[in-house]
Amino acid sequence: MTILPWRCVAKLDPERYHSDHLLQIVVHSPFDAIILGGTSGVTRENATDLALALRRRRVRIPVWQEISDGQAVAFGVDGYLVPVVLNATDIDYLARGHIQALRYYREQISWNHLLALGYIVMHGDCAVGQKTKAEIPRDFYDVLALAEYGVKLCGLKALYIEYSGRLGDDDLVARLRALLPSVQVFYGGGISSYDQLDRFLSVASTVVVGNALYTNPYGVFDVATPKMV
Ligand code: 1GP
Repeated sequence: MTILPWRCVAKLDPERYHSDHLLQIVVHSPFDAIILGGTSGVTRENATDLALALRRRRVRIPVWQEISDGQAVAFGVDGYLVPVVLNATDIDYLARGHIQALRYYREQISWNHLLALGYIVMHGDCAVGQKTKAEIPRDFYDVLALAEYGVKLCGLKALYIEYSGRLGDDDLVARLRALLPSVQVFYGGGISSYDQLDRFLSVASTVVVGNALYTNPYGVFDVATPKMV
């Protein structure tokens, strides 16, 4: 069962600069949703500013924030994704930060607009791997154990296979999804062309495009370019 009906998602980092041109491309490309998220430097102000900048450009798809800091929750978004980093060895990113946030914000939380993501960080050369001190899976069975811990023991409904900055293993994603067919499996990492997007769309429930939007915004959806004038 898919929890959020998104196949292809743009991830924008509130800490980065967004030109009008880039926002127009994102708003007019055939993404199903936009996630606002970054590992560091996200504040309530810059995330809210980015949400409002998208609204001003009449974005017609959902805009959700992926919360990386309980102090930096944006206004003006449609919902919130909450990463639970299953292979974090820093307990703050597995549980402690979430519990502290619930202690202070529980009465303000709209549970119908919130989805917890069981993150599995797949390599250590990325900000999220370093920040959370992630213990990197050695093989598919490490990934499966993390996924089953999240899904079967903790009841998570969505997983995020995070290869940030690096193109991942589509066969691993396919094997995982085949064993956990009721889970929404997000894939993110290194997508910079339509062919790569297409390949991962065939194995993941939802594919996230991040950095390529900043470096080569027409690369992924070159087919959409004519619509963007
Ligand atoms: C990062 O998974 C996303 O959290 C997207 O990764 O920036 O490598 O596309 P890229």
